[in-house]
Amino acid sequence: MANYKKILIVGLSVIIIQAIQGVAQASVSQTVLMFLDRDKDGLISLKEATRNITILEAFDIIDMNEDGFISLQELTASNLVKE
Ligand SMILES: [Ca+2]
Ligand SMILES: [Ca+2]
Repeated sequence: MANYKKILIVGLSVIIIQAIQGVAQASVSQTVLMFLDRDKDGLISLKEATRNITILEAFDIIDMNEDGFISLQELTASNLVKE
């Protein structure tokens, strides 16, 4: 019974750490988006992306639905933004 509790606590710790890392990753993407999103529509247009060469060069790859804008979801999914 004691061992079972230990495993449960270790398992929970891993989940919490993963959750924190997930939030950190999302917030970095959010910061980049906020920095580049000049007209505050929540999306990075090609024009707005010209302020960041990394985003600009990978624009077509990041823009997965090819609507000409990068959303927070696309930015996070691209894994281009590192901590
Ligand atoms: Ca924008
Ligand atoms: Ca898009």
